[in-house]
Parts: sequence; structure tokens; C-alpha cells
Amino acid sequence: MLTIYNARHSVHHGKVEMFRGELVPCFEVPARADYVLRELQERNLGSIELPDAFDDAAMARVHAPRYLDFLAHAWSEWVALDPGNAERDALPSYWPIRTFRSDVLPASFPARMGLFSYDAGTPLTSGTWDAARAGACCALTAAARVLQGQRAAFALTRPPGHHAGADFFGGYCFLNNAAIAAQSLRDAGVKRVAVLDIDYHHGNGTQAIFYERADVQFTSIHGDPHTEYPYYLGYADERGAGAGRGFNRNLPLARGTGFSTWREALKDALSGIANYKPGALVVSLGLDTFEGDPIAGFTLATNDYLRIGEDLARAGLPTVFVFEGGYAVAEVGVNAVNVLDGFMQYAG
Ligand code: Q9C
Ligand code: ZN
Repeated sequence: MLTIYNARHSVHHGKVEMFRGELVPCFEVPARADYVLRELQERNLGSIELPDAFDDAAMARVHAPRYLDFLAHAWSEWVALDPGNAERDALPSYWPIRTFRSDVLPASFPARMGLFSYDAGTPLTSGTWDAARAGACCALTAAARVLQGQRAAFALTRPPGHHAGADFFGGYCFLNNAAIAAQSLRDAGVKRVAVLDIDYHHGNGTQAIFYERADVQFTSIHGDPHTEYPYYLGYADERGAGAGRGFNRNLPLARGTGFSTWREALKDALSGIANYKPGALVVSLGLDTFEGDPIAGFTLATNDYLRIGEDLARAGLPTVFVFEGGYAVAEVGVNAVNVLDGFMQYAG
């Protein structure tokens, strides 16, 4: 499978995230992508190319201008608060929850950090904007190659994207790579695009971006938000709104779910996607469904990822894979490449 690789990913390197009252080392580390790259090379899965350049217009099709402007200047504003901040990650401390205003853009940088985020687990660093923007280009390039006739392409990038909304970051995500890829397929004339999110965590950002639209169908299989992050979205009764009613589908599963139950949900998801008759499929490929993942709760095994790849190939759609979560760092390469390998073995 053709891989588009974000060689700039490692300039986003968070030190700490807030977790239950203390700052703990980040789970979302550069080594994750390095392991996937090495596995792709060792197994000779296909050519590995760098992304084409795109200007910010393609990102602005999904993200709000004031959010993109905030991200572009965030690091320099953070350091301007205190030169010592150059050595510290930026994390938010205040959020405009219900009853507060979000239409006013405060002059204070910490106030804007909170306006544009929803958790304290997503450090913004000196390289975040560079890495995230190169990642969006990666997703756009993968989508372009699929439009040019590739059966599938894989956007290997980090930070991940599916928790990022039109104007907020969170869940280690800043730019929603899968949504940007899906929108670019629409803009290139694909009439209906399906997004399937198989990360352990609900893709709240992607859902929110397309919630009122019928031209992009969103389906997600994830840990039940009653107990699992991101908690406040991802329930089965969220089916879309307005013109988008019926085009959002959540399949939450209990913590502890194993592969046979998970695979039934995948079958169900794929039958909903087939009924939609999309022209292309974007897969948010998270590997944190793995039994060894340190922050998630399903029990999929390494070999199961080959079967997932086959099941996805059987959908018979031009497919863009976008790398999302997966924090069992030493195993994330084998697990990710198993999906892609299983796909290509079936697709031929
Ligand atoms: N200490 C993705 O998989 N924090 N994001 C959970 C861990 C948030 C995961 C607590 C997890 C976000 C892309
Ligand atoms: Zn995840």
C-alpha cells in the first residue's frame, strides 16, 4: 500500500499531560510513528512518499479561521508570556463551559487556550503547528492519490486528528486529518464519502464536523462513553441532525470487549456504509483497541488486525487510511501494518 509519511511529525513532542491531578509523561510520542514506518519498510508494504504542499485553504474547509490563526501563532504567544515557557508545554487551565461566552475572542492567551480546547491532556509545543499542518498535507495527499486511482493510501502522521473539531483541540489532536481528507474528496467531486472510525475513543471531532450533513456519513466503533474518554459524546442515539439526520452512526461497546464482538460491530458498520453507497471511504485507523494498550480497554490481539484489514477491503471502496491513536508503542507498528497488509492481501 502507498504510504504518505509526515517526516515532520517528530517536531510535535509533548512532555507532559494532566492526568488525575498530576502531570504525567505523554502517551502520544514520536516513537509511535517511527515504529509504524520501520514495520512498513521491513515488510516492504509499498512505496513511502512525502506529502505534496497545500496551502491553508484545504484546512479552512474544515476548521474555523480564528482557530487556525490561533494555532499558527500559539507557540510564540505562549513564549511571549514568559521566556521560561520555551522549556514548558502549553496546557489550558480555564474553559468557557455553559453560561460563558465563546463569541468574544479574549486578548489573553491562556483564555484563548481554553476557548479552543476541551481537556488538559493535549500539550501544545513549539513544533505542534508545523507537525499538524504537515499531517493535514499528508492526509490531503493520500486522498489525492486515491482519486488518481490508487486502491488505497495510508497517511502516516501524528499528532492524531479525530478528536479535533472545527474550532477546538483535545485528545492529543489539533487538525482533523480524516475530516480534511473526507472534505477534499467531496471537493474533488466524490458525491458521498463515508468515514469509519475504529480508534478506541469516539471520534467526537469528526462527528461534530459532519453532524448536520448528508454528504459525509460518519460511523464509529468505540468504548462506551459512559465510562470511556471523551465521555460527553459517542452515544448510540446520536444519529445526525437537520440534513444530516440518519447519517451519523455510533456503535459503543463496553470496556473489556474482545474481537468476536468487535468484529460483529464492524460487520454492522460496514453494512450501513454499503447501504449509503459512498464513492470513497476514509478510515480513522486507531490501534488503541489492542489488548496491551495502556489507556484503553478492548482486548484485540495482533493477528486480529489482519482480519480487520480484510473486512475493510471487502467493502470494495477506494480507501484512505489515516493514522490515529494506539499507545502500546512497541506493538503499534505491527498492529497498524497488519491492517494494511490484510487489506492488500484481500484487495490484491
Ligand atoms: N491518561 C486518541 O487516541 N486521555 N486520543 C485519556 C490517559 C485522552 C486519546 C487519559 C485520550 C485521548 C487519538
Ligand atoms: Zn484513541
